[in-house]
Amino acid sequence: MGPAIGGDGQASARSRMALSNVRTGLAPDAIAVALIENLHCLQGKRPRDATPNDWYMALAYTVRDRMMERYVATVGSIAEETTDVKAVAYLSAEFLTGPHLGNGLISLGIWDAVEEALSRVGQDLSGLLEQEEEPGLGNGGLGRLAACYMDSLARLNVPAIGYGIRYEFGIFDQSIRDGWQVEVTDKWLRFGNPWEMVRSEIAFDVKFGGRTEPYHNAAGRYCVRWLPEKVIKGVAYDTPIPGYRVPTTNLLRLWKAEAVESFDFEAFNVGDYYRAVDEKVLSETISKVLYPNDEPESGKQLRLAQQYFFVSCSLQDMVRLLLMRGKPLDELHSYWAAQLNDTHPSIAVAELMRLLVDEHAMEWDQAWAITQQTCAYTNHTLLPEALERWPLPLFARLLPRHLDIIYEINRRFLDELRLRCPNEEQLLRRLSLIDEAGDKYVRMAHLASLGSHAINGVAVLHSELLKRTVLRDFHLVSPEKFLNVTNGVTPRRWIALSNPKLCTLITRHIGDRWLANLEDELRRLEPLADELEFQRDWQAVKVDNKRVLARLIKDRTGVIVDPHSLFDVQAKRLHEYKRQHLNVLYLVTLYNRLRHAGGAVTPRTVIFSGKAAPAYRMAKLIIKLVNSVAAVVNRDPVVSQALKVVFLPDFNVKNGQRIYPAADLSEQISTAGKEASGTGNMKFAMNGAITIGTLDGANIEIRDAVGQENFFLFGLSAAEVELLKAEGYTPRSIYESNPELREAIDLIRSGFFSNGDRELFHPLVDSLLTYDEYMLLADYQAYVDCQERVSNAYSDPNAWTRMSILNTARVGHFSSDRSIREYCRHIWKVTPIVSDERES
Ligand code: 26Q
Repeated sequence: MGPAIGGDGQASARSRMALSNVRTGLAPDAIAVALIENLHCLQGKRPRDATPNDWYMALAYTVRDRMMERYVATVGSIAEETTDVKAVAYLSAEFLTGPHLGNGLISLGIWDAVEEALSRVGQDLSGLLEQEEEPGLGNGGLGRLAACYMDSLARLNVPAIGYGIRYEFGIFDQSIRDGWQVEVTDKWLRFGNPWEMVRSEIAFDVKFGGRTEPYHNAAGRYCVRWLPEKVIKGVAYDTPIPGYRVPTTNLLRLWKAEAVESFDFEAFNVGDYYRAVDEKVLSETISKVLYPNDEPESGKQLRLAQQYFFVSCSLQDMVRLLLMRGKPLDELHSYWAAQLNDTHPSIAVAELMRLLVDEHAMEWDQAWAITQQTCAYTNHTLLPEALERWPLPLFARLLPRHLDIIYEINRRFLDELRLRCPNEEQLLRRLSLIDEAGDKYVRMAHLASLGSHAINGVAVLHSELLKRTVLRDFHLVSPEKFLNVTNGVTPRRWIALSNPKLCTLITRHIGDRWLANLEDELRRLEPLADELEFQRDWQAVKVDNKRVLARLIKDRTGVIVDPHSLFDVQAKRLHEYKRQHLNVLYLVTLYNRLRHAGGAVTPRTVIFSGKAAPAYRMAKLIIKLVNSVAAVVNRDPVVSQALKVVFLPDFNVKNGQRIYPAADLSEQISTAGKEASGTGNMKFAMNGAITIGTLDGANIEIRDAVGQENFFLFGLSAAEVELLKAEGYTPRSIYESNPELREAIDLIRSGFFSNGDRELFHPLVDSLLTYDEYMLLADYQAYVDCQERVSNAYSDPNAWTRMSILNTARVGHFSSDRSIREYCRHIWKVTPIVSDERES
């Protein structure tokens, strides 16, 4: 299949609509006129009165205008009777898109023209790019993955809608006070959002609470009616997602919660104005704020309400679009592929059943077949504590009809299994959608697995472990559902936009097709890895990027760092399994060595960046530890010659775009078997950083791709971690037998980094010595030794640069275009169009 849009379609659309050149023209002249007109008509300003934000808004609308023809054509292919394409619905509670402006310019190919137009009106593009407040509608990896996938879907001309929530407040802004994380509300909508279009006419009612009631319809069929306690309205807000130099522009459709009008009127009519307003406020809380935890907290009713809210709106919208196209409901799975981004949207399985059976009077068996063929589930975690489950009483209160439906799905599933595997009551209990071991829970991963035709992990190791651990029993009964799709990231944002100098250098040598075809084209850099002149140019780009980051570090933290030192970076969410504190143990060791011995070393700047979940005390304590060690190291006149430590606050997409291009060394040091994939590891490698890492997640595949000689490997494998756990792991014996480790831990414990306070880091030290769940001590010596190899390697700039070039040249596989092609082929059964004649 393929969308029925192309160059011709656009030309005729243009003649039909007769859009003016001011709205569509791509030359600097037209863009300059558009800027002034938008400033006048939309901002109500003359150039001389305009603020930087006015100019940003005028530019954003100018760019958005230039997306609209393609957008209208693509939306038409999902909504009009004349087309037969299958579209993808990517259901995700998070979309961490990052700023839209720069990305739009790259996709449309109008970067230079806009720069030129702006200079004619006395403005500067880089300043306006800075103005954009990024939509922080995600926590980290999972939300950013959804954004990369939306970029690639559009690039590959696959019609798609990303469905999610328009949080009024996204992930908090992080500031650091006295070394501690402080959370600041993210008011991203404060100055308006020029990229979204509110679709007041696209709105759906969503029911909550109340009770259910059986009845027989006119035809005598047994039916169930849901009498809700409350109804809330979801309104669509659409953001165009332009594909890189192709005719497709998809959309991100985010739902905002509002009160249904009838509620206001009812209360208002009886004179209770305040109650009406209260209702409104209460309704709107559903899409108010993103939960800032990347792990479920049991019992948060509002979170379940958010999930159901956006899933219900999205499925109702998909049905609406199908019927608009004149297709029968029993062909839903032929026209829609719904991807569940983790279990957060997994209530979709029950909701689709409800829509088909209750609202559209379909027979159960047919509805179930359609549901399974429509849905597919991506798992992102192996940590048992991160598996989503909802207490049964809470679930019953909020979604009584869905609980009925889940019971019925479960009953049929277990009955069928009983026939297939008699005398396996234990197995059945483990597979059940309901956990009845103690307090009862609904197991969302089971609901998602059962209701889907495909289940995938996000890296080879992760997919293998899934089959052996958290979804073992599902694999036993339905092995054919399981597959792996290793994550990927979009090279448009993570190379072209964030690292323009590298982009130019690469293009100068291998032409400009690589951004659209990373897998085949980027490896053409390989032969250049040994050329001295190319190495010099490569180094110059890296040092430039390091200077930019050094300035940012100076602005944000006051610390001055040397762009010629080794930039050693760990940027990701704070989590014990990611082991930022293993990095700190090495730093303290290095500090001790430098104090005692001095001597020649490779100067390093060690940079940390990342947010901690507000309630995750240990993660916040690790931030405090980093900052405490940084303060001591940076003020030591001798040590600071060779070592600087920085915590760069507020890691987000914008800051990431500055960090990845400036890194020499990428820290990917999670306990093997814990990081599902990682995607930062890919962004670093694409930008020529060399990885120091464990055999975890996608690190394994990255190492295979770049060659083991271009990767710093250390530590236990997942199997060894398991074995050691099983044998009985005693961290204290490692502490006692390793003098350097002991010295580092004792120094932290002594209050040396905390003004004599011996209590401050006690919880951290105590957890390492008594339990050490993530086995830092087991990997400590291997890590320290490996860092020595890194330092030695860095002291040979040409050899290092060669490794750096080969890293970039060989990571084309980790483009999200490759991932999306795999989803299309193996899960969604849609055929992306990749032929170049479709490029415009
Ligand atoms: C669930 C229920 C209630 C509240 C919050 C949540 C919640 C929210 C976010 C649970 C998990 C997340 C985010 C998870 C995440 O980002 N996982 C990462 O996904 C990446 C993309 O696949 C992987 O590369 C990372 O390895 C994985 O940790």
